[in-house]
Amino acid sequence: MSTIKLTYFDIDGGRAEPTRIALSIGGIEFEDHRISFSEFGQMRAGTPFNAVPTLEINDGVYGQSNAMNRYFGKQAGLYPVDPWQAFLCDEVMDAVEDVLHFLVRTFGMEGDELKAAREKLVDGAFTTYLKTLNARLEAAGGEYFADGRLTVADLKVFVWIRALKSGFLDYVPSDLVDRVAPLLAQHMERVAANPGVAAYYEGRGK
Ligand SMILES: N[C@@H](CCC(=O)N[C@@H](CS)C(=O)NCC(=O)O)C(=O)O
Repeated sequence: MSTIKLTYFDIDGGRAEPTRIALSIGGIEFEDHRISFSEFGQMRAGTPFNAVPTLEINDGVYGQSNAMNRYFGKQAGLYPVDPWQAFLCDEVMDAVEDVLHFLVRTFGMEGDELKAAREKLVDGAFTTYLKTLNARLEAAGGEYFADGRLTVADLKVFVWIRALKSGFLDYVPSDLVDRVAPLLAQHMERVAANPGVAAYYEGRGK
């Protein structure tokens, strides 16, 4: 088996976090290479898509977090075999990926510009995506997004919802999820309590 090196910012969240959790649940050994923002500045141009996370495996360097989620999700028993359930899992992961792009565009902003951009997001894309994901979860039975069990879709949503509820994102009310998408708030608690997820964070000392 080739060695696995996953490179991302030194935060317990963001785009690499679902992959880290999936690798941990699958008992798949990997190098959790955590970098600072200034280190990213130095390595950015050398990455496949000028972005992180990157995955070094099989003598190559690769990007795209959802591809990583699928690849390791399959190995960790966190990705549906059934094509329709896999579609439901993918739709959710790609939706979160969309919304992360909207959010990241606001990261360089300050003051009134940041306030206006975040308020527009909260009333617009965030509300739309939260409501639709809440409806998807309800349609799937209310507990998990696909296959009636934990999949990488649940991990992807969990990480985003935890960020929204953290209060760390200026002008994003920490009760937004509870008001707009209550099932997603419950889902976050459910995923956090999953023994594999809890073990990962215990291992991180969280
Ligand atoms: N679709 C890509 C997006 C990757 C991405 O935009 N990553 C951000 C960090 S979370 C980044 O490296 N941005 C740097 C830049 O755009 O300069 C993925 O899912 O991996």
